[in-house]
Amino acid sequence: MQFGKHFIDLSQPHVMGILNVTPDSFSDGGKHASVTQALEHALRMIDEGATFIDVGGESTRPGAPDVTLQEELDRTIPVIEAVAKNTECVISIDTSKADVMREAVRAGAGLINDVRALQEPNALEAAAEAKVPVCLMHMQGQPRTMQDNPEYEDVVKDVGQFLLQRAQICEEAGISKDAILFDPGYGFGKSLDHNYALVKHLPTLMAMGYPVLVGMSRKSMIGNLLNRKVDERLAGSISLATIAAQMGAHIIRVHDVKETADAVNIVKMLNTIK
Ligand code: 8Y4
Repeated sequence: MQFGKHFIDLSQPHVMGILNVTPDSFSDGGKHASVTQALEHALRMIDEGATFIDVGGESTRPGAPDVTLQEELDRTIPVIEAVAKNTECVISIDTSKADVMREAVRAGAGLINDVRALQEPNALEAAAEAKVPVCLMHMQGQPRTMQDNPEYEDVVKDVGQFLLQRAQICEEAGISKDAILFDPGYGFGKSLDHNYALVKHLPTLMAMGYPVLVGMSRKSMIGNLLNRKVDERLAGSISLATIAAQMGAHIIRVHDVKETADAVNIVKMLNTIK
């Protein structure tokens, strides 16, 4: 699959490292210091085995404040420019805003990662004009309230239907079918049982013919099942990454790149054995 100037072979699983550029992620030594720290974190994740770096300037955690356009641009664009200049990774821009998509791709991003699946104003047009792939994620409700009482008749069917419908709308807007990825959106308007049903039935989603990205790293689906605080979820995160990779997921979005890359490399070894 082509991600801007980079071609990535998705016949084997890849690791995407999470690079948060919200103010709480960095010491307050000013703009230069925060960009330098973000670049260092990206360089470390690439050294540890990340193919993709997902740059996000908006917190979608329940209760997080809304971020203005200027704030999101100020946080993400200098970091994308620095990572693009100094590395050969694929930069993913985690945003729902059309103007951030345009500026990020101009700065060197090769993938648009939108948890709102291009439903915000002008996002479809911006993504189509950007000519880079888009990851369409499923979410029920809005970040502020999505975990209040998530309900589905059939979560696997609903998520699949939503993603296929968004893919069709993307294709009608001029986005190439071979530039679309699917993501079930773990933790976004889903109960524990909904999340694990979407793990068990990942093959159903993959059978729809689009590459699949999954993000389960450190999420509540691990914490609530195992009674683990956020900083105690590494074993659960690696377990789920391994299961997803073994089931054929193409991109695994994680905080802990080194440990996940080890797990993915074991899956890749097994994929070479007759
Ligand atoms: C601890 C740390 C607990 C982080 C929860 C979290 C996804 C995503 C997010 C995902 C795609 C998060 C931007 C939520 N999750 N993009 N983004 N797929 N494509 N929470 O699952 O990491 S943010």
